[in-house]
Amino acid sequence: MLSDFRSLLSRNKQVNRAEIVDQNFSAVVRALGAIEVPRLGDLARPFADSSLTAGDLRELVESQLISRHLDLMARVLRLQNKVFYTIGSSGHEGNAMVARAARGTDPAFLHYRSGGFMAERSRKVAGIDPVWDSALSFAASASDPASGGRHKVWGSKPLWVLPQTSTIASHLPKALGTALAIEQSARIGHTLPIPRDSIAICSFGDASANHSTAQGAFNAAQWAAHQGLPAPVLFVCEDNGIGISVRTPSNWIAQSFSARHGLNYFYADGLDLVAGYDAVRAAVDACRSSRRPTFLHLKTVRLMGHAGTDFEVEYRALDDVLAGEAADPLLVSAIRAVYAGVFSADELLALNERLRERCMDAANRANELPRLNSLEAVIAPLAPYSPEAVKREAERMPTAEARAAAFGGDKSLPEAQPPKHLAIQINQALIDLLVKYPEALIFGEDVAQKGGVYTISKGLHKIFKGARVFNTLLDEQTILGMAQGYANMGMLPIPEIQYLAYFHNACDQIRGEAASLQFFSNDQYRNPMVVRMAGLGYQKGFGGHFHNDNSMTAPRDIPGLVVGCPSRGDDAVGMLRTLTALARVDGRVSIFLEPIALYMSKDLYEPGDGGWLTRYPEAGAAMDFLSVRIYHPEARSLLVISYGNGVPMSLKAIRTVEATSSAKIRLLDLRWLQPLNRDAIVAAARECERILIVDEGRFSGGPGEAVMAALVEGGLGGKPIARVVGVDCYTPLGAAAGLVLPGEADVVVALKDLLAGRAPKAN
Ligand SMILES: Cc1ncc(C[n+]2csc(CCOP(=O)(O)OP(=O)(O)O)c2C)c(N)n1
Ligand SMILES: [Mg+2]
Repeated sequence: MLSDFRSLLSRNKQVNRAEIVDQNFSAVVRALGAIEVPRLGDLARPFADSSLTAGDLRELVESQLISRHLDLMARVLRLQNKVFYTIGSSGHEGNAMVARAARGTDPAFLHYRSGGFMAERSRKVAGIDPVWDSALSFAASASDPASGGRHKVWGSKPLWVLPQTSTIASHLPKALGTALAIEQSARIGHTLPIPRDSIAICSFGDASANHSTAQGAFNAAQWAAHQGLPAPVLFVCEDNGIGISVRTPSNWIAQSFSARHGLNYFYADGLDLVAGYDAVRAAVDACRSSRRPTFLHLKTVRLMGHAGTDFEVEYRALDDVLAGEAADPLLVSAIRAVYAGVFSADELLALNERLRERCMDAANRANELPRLNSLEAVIAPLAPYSPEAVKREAERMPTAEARAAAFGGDKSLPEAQPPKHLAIQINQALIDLLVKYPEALIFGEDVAQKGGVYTISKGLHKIFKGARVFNTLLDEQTILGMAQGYANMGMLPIPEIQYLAYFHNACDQIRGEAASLQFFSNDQYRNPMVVRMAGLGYQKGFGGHFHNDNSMTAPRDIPGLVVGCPSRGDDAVGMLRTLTALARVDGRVSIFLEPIALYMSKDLYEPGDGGWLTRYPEAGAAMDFLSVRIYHPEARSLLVISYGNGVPMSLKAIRTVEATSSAKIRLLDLRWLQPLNRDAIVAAARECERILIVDEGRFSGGPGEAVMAALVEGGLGGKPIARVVGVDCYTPLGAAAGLVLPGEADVVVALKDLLAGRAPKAN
């Protein structure tokens, strides 16, 4: 047979490997036609050294063939523009064994070569047709049950397959987080949506196993296991020996993973159902019973190139390609099934043709159905918002008794206290939220006993104990992955990222993963969370760029994400109530950006004036989502638009300027940086003669750019508008920081210039 392939290839370099693979199967099954074996009943165990029954084998082979024909269909119909995705599962169909060995309620986060897994898992829930569901997904049909036509993802609500994005390895942290959440639920008395002894499954390729995100998840799982913390996650590495065009060094996966502390390693032959099935079952069962992180090394082969557009003969030796095709797991399955009397060759050939037709027919029918054809439809699940319900939820308070117990008596309730500064009020708001939401968790680096580096969560660990307020290992990707896992299991995570600067090295866990889940699952899955981050500049004590990072560009650019930034304590409390309500009601993901330099600010104009202390909002008082705060609403000479540190800074500058002029200056505190309340900005600006944006962020990408756009697009471009903004530079240590960050004096000068009709000096 090999020589036939060779001659075929020499005739045509571009020979279609999918056709060859397809023909191989029929040829092998036809060749098996001469074999006469008595037919076995489903319960028979045809193989002495395997627990696989004839029934297991029959269904697994069918699942494998469904997967194969979905691939073949995609190759054909892509050319006709009927489907839009050709990364296939061919050679990986052995992953159907993982689905068979696991339960339909074990949450799964899958590799893109999971056609076999999906077909097999579909058997676990009545009424699911994997061919039709996949056809809708391949066709990007609006009725695609996974993503509503937004992406070709392996995902299903009834099958507990949470949709994955194309970013390899990015799903491992949340798979681990889900495993930890399954265990955490019992500790906090939370009812899980799935059985208590579930495991979290995630699969990925051999090249992806090297990604730092994957390595971080392995390490975090091992870190948990090392301390005896249960973490029932099954890492399935589908090892086909190559990643696009780069070979994985021989034996790399086995050598690298077989002896890791805290990680149980299993190997299974994914090319042969008979040889592999018991090993796969052993891995799944061990993970479930031991509750320990388990690594299943599943041998696979990649057939038909990386994707439909990939001519692998251009970078891969022909012998390699041919050897892969000879190891096709479906050939092995056919031989096993026919020899065991599970199918006759004729039955298998007929099944093969039936499935071919079924896949083609389904795809052609799916192509007739409507696709997403309006922006409204595309965007619908991205950022759901139910204003009334959110307001009601934000106003809902825990019982007075529960609050009194947490705060240490009625007299200690925060609203009974004199005005306080930001740090205390965030702390008290968090106590209130932990009382209100028994499923809420606070976690991050140093947040427990120490209460975080700024002691914002101090005391919470004592009140709510370690199951609800706990330290994590030092890895922001893991922290945000854990948050997604807890949210997947119905909890309300409030993770802390120690500094805004360190969000950036884990940004994809929000950008690519958490914030995209509602979109790519057509709002069937939600992972609500409120991520607290300390950030922004002007710190007196702890200097330098990384503790004064003022870049909000990355979070502001994440579709659907909410970013709130309070400048004072009462606003922080209201905002946290609203953000948690948004999370609970609409599943939203948000960042609560805490200005470090204002944590302890007590005074506004003079030392001792207590001008930046605020009263804790009354129980039941909520802040409307996106509402701004206006200072000096009657003033009309000039409008300052700012947020965070810029608010008290501008108030001081305004007082200085007003002292020597008749101008009356209004100030608008944005409070919400994403989305911006463009209407409120424009309305206030309409009433004032000139506008100054005070943006502590950077010249390029700071929120001020978006405010400027809102003003111009709101028809206010004709008014004098200027910006006081940070420089495109990292923040230096010590007093030199003032050269980069805007200061009060800069605001005074800009205000005077604007009032005098001079163009303020640009940065
Ligand atoms: C973070 C990231 N980097 C790069 C890519 C582009 N990419 C897609 S698949 C792939 C190779 C993955 O190989 P492997 O993990 O072995 O899986 P296989 O395709 O072989 O099953 C690459 C580099 C990506 N999707 N995500
Ligand atoms: Mg690979």
